[in-house]
This record gives sequence, C-alpha cells and structure tokens, in this order.
Amino acid sequence: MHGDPNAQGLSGCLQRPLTAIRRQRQDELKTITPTDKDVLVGIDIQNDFCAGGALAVPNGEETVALTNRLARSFENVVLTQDWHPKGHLSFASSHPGKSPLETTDMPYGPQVLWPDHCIQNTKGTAFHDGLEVAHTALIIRKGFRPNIDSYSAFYENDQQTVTGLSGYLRQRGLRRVFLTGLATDFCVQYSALDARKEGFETVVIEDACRAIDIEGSLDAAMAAMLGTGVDIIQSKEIVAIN
Ligand code: VGL
Ligand code: ZN
Repeated sequence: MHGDPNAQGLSGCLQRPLTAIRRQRQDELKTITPTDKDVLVGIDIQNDFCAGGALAVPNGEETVALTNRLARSFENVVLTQDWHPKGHLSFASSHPGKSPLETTDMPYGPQVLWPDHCIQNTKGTAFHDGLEVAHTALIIRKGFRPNIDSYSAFYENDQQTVTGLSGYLRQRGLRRVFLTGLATDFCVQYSALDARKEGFETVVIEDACRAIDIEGSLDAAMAAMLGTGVDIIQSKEIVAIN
C-alpha cells in the first residue's frame, strides 16, 4: 500500500462523497485546547522539501510559521527528519534507466522513486531555518536503512520495521497525535494512518501541511485518512494558549 497512493481502503467512506464528509466536519466545528496527553508531530519540515530544495513540495515552507505558532500551544512536540544515506534505494539514481516519480517494485511492494534528497548531514536534511520549536523533546529520523524507504513516523515502508515512536508516545502517556508538515500525501498521510493503526487519536492540521500531489495522490490520501477515522482540521480550530 505504501508505494501506491491510489490503493487505499475506502470502505466506510465510499458511500458519501468526500465533500459531504468535510462539510459535516465544518458544521461540527469546535475548538480544541491541547492538553498534556496531546503531542504535535511536525513531519519533515526540512530544507530539501522547501523552496530551492532537492524535492521541493509546492509552498512547503508555508508550514513553518504555522507549525511554530501551533507548537506554542503544545507542551509535547516531536519532529521527524527524513535521513537517507547516499545511494538510498528510494532514489531514482539508484535504478539505472528510471526517472524520479516512476514506480519500481521493492521486496516490500511498489515504491515511488524520488530525486536524491535529504542526504545525511547535508544542508538539505537540516530543518528549515525558520523552524523554531525549542521545546522539541524528540527527533525521529527515518529512511536511514539503505534498502527501505520510510514515509511514516511509526513504520518504515515494509510496514514491519518500527521507528520506536509508538513506544515513546505510550510510555509518556500521550494519546492524541496532531500532525503538521510535509508532505500531506506521503509522509503526513502514512504517519496519520499508522497512528490510527497504533490506536492513537489522530488529527491532521490541514492548513499546516502541503502536498506533492502526483496523479491524484492528495485526494486519495484525504479519502484514506478520513476512511480510517483521522480527523482533518484547520489550525484555527486549535485554541492558542500562549
Ligand atoms: C517524503 C518523498 C520521499 C515526505 C519523503 O516527507 O513526504 N516524500 N521522502
Ligand atoms: Zn525521503
């Protein structure tokens, strides 16, 4: 499932169009005040995913200011960092004849191939300069195994190898995961789906995320997230406490 954004389990939400589900959510609009059981997880807000980066997500840098602002309302903050060795198997350059955005078969299933990006200890892997979340308690690095990609903050793309984030959250008594960052249809989506799978309440703050959106991947991601009980909200629904 991880490599194919269109192959999502839609049961449970196919009967009603996405727009209806979203309209209903807007009618229910209520505000949320983060508690000490909540955690904000900022996904991959790194130079390579922002303007001028190797895998720039359109307007990716716009996630920075909102994440900074939201983080002031959360006691608990975790960040993730895409962290690949040179020659990583998710890079098109590691597959002769393949170009970025083509798909290939990995032992764990289909995998989209990317331009070389987020290579360990380069400027591209660094967090965006504007990201200011001094109280970040944990940074999860992912995608460092040469032969497995990792979109999710919880499981690598083989859906077996864990990052340890669930254990950390459980041990700290954190129950509800709020997500911001990049990219909505890849690392944010798979983090949200895995957070649900791990039994966490899961909330994606849509306007604090930006998408790559290839071949309908953003619509597919939204449908998959809504279909598994992920809440999609806007940042204005979070009550600023600081
Ligand atoms: C991402 C593609 C490759 C992401 C990471 O952060 O969404 N996308 N590596
Ligand atoms: Zn990557």
